[in-house]
Amino acid sequence: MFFRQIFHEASSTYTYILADSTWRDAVVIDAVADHSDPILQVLHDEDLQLTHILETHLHADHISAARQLREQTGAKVVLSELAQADCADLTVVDGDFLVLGDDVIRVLSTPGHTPESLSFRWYDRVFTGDALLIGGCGRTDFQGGDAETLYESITTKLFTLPEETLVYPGHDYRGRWVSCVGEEMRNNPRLAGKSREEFVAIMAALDLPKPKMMEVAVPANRLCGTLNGI
Ligand SMILES: N[C@@H](CCC(=O)N[C@@H](CS)C(=O)NCC(=O)O)C(=O)O
Ligand SMILES: [Fe+2]
Repeated sequence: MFFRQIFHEASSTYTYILADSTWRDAVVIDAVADHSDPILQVLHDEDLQLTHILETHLHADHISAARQLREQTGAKVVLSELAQADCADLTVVDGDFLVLGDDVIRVLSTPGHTPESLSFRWYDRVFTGDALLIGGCGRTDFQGGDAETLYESITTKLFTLPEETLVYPGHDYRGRWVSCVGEEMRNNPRLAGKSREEFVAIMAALDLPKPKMMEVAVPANRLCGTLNGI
């Protein structure tokens, strides 16, 4: 097993590289365009072959490296069927799995932040995108977001995983890298002991500014990000 977590400062995004040490196959989750070279360097240094480029959702705050990495490696870009993005090489739905060496990555549909949001389960960990963040969750006020749907996703899809499952989020804005399901169930201020109605009220009151990159990032990411700015 090979695992690497990379932080993109400008958007507070986490990218993950997962690989099977025997077969040397790798996948990347939520690669950021600015980081395509460092990601390719890791693959080269570790002698890994990228097979799939996974997106948890269509990002609003940064441009994806998916197109660049596909050009460089021939790996397949994977998105939810609900993204309706023609650029995807492979679309997935809840319950699908992707083979990675001797093991699989399981696809969980976790809508609410956006309709096409996915989480990915691999070994003892879950990559939650912006469905569940450490001590928080993705906003639900744009891109088809819906707080009731997010509550359902978190409580039925993520909080039903074993408590020790490690939670690797799509972002963190306060320097935290990893959590676990039990910790989020007990301590996440938006969810611990909160009813669906209380959660919906919390989300409705957030009043966050729109992401700075939104107007550029969403159309670009529908095309799997841009290649060299084109
Ligand atoms: N200030 C950031 C905001 C980014 C943002 O809104 N991120 C989304 C994820 S795409 C979110 O759900 N954030 C949750 C939060 O800020 O609590 C920017 O301009 O990029
Ligand atoms: Fe997001």
